[in-house]
Amino acid sequence: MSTNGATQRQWSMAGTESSPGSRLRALLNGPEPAVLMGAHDGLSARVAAEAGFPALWASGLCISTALGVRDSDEASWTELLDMAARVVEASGLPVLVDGDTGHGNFNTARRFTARAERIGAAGVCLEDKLFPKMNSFVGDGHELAPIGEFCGKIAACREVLVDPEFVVVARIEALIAGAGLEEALRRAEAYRQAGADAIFIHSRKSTVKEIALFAEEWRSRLPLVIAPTTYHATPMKEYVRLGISGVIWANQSMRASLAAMREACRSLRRDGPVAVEAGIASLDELFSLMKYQKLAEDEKRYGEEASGIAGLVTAREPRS
Ligand code: SPV
Ligand code: MG
Repeated sequence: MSTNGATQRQWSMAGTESSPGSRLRALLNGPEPAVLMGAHDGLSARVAAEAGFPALWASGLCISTALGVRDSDEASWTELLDMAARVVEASGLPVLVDGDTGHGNFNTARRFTARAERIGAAGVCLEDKLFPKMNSFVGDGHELAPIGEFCGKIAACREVLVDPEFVVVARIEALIAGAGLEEALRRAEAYRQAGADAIFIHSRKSTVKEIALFAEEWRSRLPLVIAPTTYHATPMKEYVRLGISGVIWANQSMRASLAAMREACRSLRRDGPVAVEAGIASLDELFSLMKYQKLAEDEKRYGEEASGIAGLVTAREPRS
């Protein structure tokens, strides 16, 4: 039986109303793993939506990068959520917001979560490290939060939600910290009991092996989400076999834009504007993505000239 089949029964499905949370749940319960594309601002959100991704990941690493700071709690949580709000608004898609450690204790975590729900996100993902955290791919000093403390954070976040369908994902950093498979499983079970809706098991190995071992032991107790940044060469059918519910392409869009901006800046400085023109988006492409044409149509519909109302209105009520 697939994970998605198993989890379908565990989760109450959305009724006729489809909140962002229920849309994300439906995707995670689908027959294939849901693919969440990383986004870091309104533009990257629109580009991902245009490419057809069904859901987005508001990446802490990429939003921090877009803000010009490091993914080590250098941006404040309100700065991160302001950008996540742009991602939500620009895409219209269900967005899972990277909540890092919850930016402190249970209280900051639940305030962050409540605000994430208010900006229209579909869920938050909290990771079991200590504040201030460091990006999981940097260095070896990844200290794990005590299990009880992190369970308290999850429970506190669940309790502030207005929409019970809003998704709270618990992210396990035990494999990143080198604490081993048993510790990762122990934590996942504790977070499940504390009220998490899904488990994000993170790995920075170049193969899927440790994720596979985890998934085989976990046996679909809750949906599993992964971010195969380093083991990206794994075929999707392996994730299907392992019963993975969500695959996050966390940072490819940001890395693509970094490479493209760098190339354009260097080439323009070195060789002049003619050299770059063929390789960059045209203004027409930009205007089309941002729907400038629709604005012109709306101007015809709602603009002063169009309404025609002013000319018809007299100062007094017409006499009958
Ligand atoms: C992020 O995108 O900010 C993440 C995923 O947390 S990773 O950078 O892969 O840890
Ligand atoms: Mg992050």
